[in-house]
Amino acid sequence: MVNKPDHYDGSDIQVLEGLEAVRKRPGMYIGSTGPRGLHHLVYEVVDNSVDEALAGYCDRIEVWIHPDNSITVMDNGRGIPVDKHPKEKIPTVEVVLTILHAGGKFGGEGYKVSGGLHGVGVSVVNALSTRVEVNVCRDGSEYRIAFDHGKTCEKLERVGAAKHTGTKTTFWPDPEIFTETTIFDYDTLANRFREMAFLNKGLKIILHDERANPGSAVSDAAPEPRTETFQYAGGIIDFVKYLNEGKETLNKPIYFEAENADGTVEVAMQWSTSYSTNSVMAFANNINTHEGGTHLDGFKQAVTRTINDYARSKGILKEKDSNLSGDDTREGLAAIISVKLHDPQFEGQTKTKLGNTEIRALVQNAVTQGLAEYLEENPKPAKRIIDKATQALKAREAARKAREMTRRKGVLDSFALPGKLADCSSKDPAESELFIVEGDSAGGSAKQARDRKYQAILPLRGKILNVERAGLHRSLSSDTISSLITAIGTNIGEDFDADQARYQRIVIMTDADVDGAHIRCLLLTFFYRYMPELISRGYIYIAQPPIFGLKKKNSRSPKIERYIYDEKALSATLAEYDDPNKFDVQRYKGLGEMDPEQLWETTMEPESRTLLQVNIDDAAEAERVVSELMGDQVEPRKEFIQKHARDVRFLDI
Ligand code: 0RA
Repeated sequence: MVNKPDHYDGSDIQVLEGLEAVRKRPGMYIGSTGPRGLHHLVYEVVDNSVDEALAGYCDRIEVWIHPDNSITVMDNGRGIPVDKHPKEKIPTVEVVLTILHAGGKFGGEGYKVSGGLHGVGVSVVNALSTRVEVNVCRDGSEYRIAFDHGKTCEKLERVGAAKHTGTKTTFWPDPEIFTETTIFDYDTLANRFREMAFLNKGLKIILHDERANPGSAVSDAAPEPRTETFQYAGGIIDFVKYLNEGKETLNKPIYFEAENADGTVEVAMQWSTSYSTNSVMAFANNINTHEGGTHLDGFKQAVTRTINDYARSKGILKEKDSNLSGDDTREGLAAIISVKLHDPQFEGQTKTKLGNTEIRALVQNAVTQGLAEYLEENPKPAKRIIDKATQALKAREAARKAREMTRRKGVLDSFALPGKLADCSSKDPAESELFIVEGDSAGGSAKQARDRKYQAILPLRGKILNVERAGLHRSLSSDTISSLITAIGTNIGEDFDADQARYQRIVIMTDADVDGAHIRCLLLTFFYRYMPELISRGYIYIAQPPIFGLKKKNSRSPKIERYIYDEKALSATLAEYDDPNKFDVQRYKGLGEMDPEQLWETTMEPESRTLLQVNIDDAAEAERVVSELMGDQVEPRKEFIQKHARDVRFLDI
């Protein structure tokens, strides 16, 4: 017998049709059924609790990743109402979980502002889960209701007394929907919750991972059950400090806020000696507006103008001098712009561009006033900031000259490909791959191993220049960097054109040791700084060479029975065999130790290899890790590399 509610009227039919639609086309509601969509389920539930926090009723959210791939989210808000819904005639909590779009936006006035990227509501989570359980504490009682594939299977009942109020939701994602994976990634959730805690000053978010072994394919840092608490009394001021960790800063974070009928804006900003111009992040209702929008435009205009006005009024910029460009004023700037508005309009390809025109003036005025006042009152940091921008202007002019010089000499010209490059014969970028290989000996193996029709090899000799510290001008005069740029074909800086990429797969292939990790970091920094669009287009990959090979003992044949890619897998594999002593374990210290056939079948052959695709979904984390590792300070870099020799934290498969 199917569990059917006894009250079966028009609204139930609507419920079933609604949730059926979600199951039929999940992508429409959560973007995808891959890992991103899976994690979106968690955000959807947590967003409801954050809404409760924004409304001022909740200051603590706790999240558990359970060993069976279920998630629990608990808050100390008012609790979802359990009384009979006037229109639907069932408990309100049941309405919230079963009717599409009901979300947190019903019930009286609703919330002033509301987060949630798609704002689809927790009923979508219900539709895409095999089971959902909700416990509500309010009015001195605890209630419980449960759902099976979106349908109510255990009606609301009172289960006991309760001293406090709040909502607890546990859901089990449906593996029939999330066919790729139902395993949650700790770092992905942790990064998101950290961001939410920064954006909502004082809000406490606690993340528990109860899994003994999440089995991350990326990291071999032994994962243990763990708990992390995100709470920032300084809000977005702490956010910019976090972005600037490990950097030499020029001023204390500047903070201002403003409000009008359209919404509120908060801004925190701090310059460092870094050359980065992509640490300005804009949020609307807690959503990272990766594609920018009106709030970011208003911010940029205000910063450029205010700095130029100040520099002129103090005579630092003379009448004959040209204005500092926007990029000049933002070099080394870390900033958070967080707006909260009643009716956010999200546009753009990924719906992460804010369209509300009215918010531009609010941000612009707040920043102009706040920054001008700061500069007037703090002449010393003001001078450092202006000097930095002036240097950026000079460097940009020098770099342009250097580029023109090299172009004249034909160095960055695609007709003069670097001599070390063993190019592929195909000229179709969509099917061409470039392997960037550490050292000449690995380069030699790779050249023999490759499929020369589609695969090109560029061996790099020794260490590549640290572009974070060197800056654009010096980087360009480095041999390694210029051969990289020429081989890829896109040029950089103002002349960058992603459509000119000669390969749509660019694979970093380094040894599985500390040096290899270092070179990989340097290359990633290079791409992040100068060709970020190649990352966002998904062109950048990391090869995964094995570190062990198992060979039959006493066998004359050199045949490797099995390749192993990390330490943990080695002991697991050996434990699999009844008599592990029958095998010799061979350790590959570098790619050069593998013969070309081995390198081909383990690392380069499209059919059998694993590639990690690099993404900058979490730009804050990427930027921070890169600068912490690559910036002026040596200690954090050493520590990080020692700890995570094979760990690539901001990467996804
Ligand atoms: C609408 C009204 C009220 C609470 C909520 C929604 C609410 C929803 C969620 C979802 C997760 N946690 C939540 N906490 C609260 C309360 C109305 C009232 O008590 O007057």
